[in-house]
Amino acid sequence: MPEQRFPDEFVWGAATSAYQIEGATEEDGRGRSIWDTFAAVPGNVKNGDTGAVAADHYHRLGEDLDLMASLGLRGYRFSIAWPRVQPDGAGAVNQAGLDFYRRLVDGLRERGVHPMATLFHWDLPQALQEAGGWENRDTAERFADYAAIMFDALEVRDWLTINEPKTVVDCGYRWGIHAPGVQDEGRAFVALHHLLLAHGRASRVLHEAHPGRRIGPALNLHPTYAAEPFTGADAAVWHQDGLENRLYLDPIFTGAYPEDTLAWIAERSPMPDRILDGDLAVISEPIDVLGVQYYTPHFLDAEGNRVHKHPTAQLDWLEIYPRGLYDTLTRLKYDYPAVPIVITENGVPAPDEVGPDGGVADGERVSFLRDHLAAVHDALAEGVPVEGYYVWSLLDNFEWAEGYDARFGIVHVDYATQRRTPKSSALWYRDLISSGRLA
Ligand code: GBH
Repeated sequence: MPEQRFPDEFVWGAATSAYQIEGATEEDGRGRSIWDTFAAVPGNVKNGDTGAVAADHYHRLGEDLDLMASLGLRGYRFSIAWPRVQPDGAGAVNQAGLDFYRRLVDGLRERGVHPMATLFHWDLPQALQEAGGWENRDTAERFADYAAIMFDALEVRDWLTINEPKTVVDCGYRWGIHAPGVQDEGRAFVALHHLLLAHGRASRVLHEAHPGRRIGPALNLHPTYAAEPFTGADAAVWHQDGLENRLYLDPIFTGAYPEDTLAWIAERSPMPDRILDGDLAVISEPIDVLGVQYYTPHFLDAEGNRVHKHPTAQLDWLEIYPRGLYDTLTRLKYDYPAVPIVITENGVPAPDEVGPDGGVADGERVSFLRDHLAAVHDALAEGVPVEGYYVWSLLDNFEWAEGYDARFGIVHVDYATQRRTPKSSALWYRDLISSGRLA
């Protein structure tokens, strides 16, 4: 195989999110979030786990910054806990919350690590949920206010608005397996419109107040395929592509919801009536960067049911298919206007084996990352403007409804002692960063 060399300026990063690693949910004036509420209900999260302590990152900031530096990371993607900054989601700012993220950003800069800040990774202030959450249009305005506070507070060039609006819509509102635990398609797509509105409003605020900075959404994209050719699955595949991908990409890039998907939504949701004049102009505020999160494809049988064609990871929703990342990236190039792309998440849960020497072997993760990065390299060769790659995740963490059993980190966390141990994947990644090429 020819040498797979990445550009010198390629940003090699790792990603986390606030509720999944910080802990300290009741400290320094942090308000309650919908994930505190959701996780407190027995049965919602495996083993009754919550984010109350998590990886205790809030108290171990210095150590974690040094860890990033020791791996040679060039980029770090983190999220800001809205309820740390505005405990009630509106009005008064909690200075201690701002200070934490200022220390984080300063610490990254001192170590030469590029910060990428996500404004919303699912931990909505509980007070806003009580006022209707994302079903309430006003939440998009509250989000724009919060975004303005953060843009002024942090010296950060690159911003992401909403992490995976699709997961909020599907898991949070259609299936009820994530906070706020709603199971109602009608309400789900109303929430979707307001999430996209929030994205657009915040993007405009940044452009007006801080020209030269960049902003975009972080979308989880799932390429859809017929499991077998000539089975008549094509219509089902296109419909699924609408729900997985076009429903998010089209309004942001073209200023229109995909007609077929919108017609399907109209049969089950009042959402189309909630689209007011001018909304799509806000939603299609030009983006400066597109965050792409890739985990798994969807293969469909003739009836449109999802089937697995390839081995799955420890969590069975994750069918391992690196080619799907190449297909996703090239599809963006051919179907949508060109913008710089950053892979803001890609990763896999893998069993760890702790060796006699205390080392943590995660060979499955090394193979997964190598194969997906080869797909990124192929996409670069095809002219797709991929600027960087952030592995999910830096640390083992609170995997939402799966709790702490599923470990996505390249660094092992022993939750009893909070000891961090780089796994073999972290050491492999460190070497890749320093050589800039896949061996
Ligand atoms: C991302 O979600 C998140 O951004 C991140 O916080 C998370 O830790 C990471 O990926 C790993 O999961 O009922 O089939 O939908 C990825 C989207 C949504 C995929 C929840 C798994 C649950 C199983 N995830 N979904 S399913």
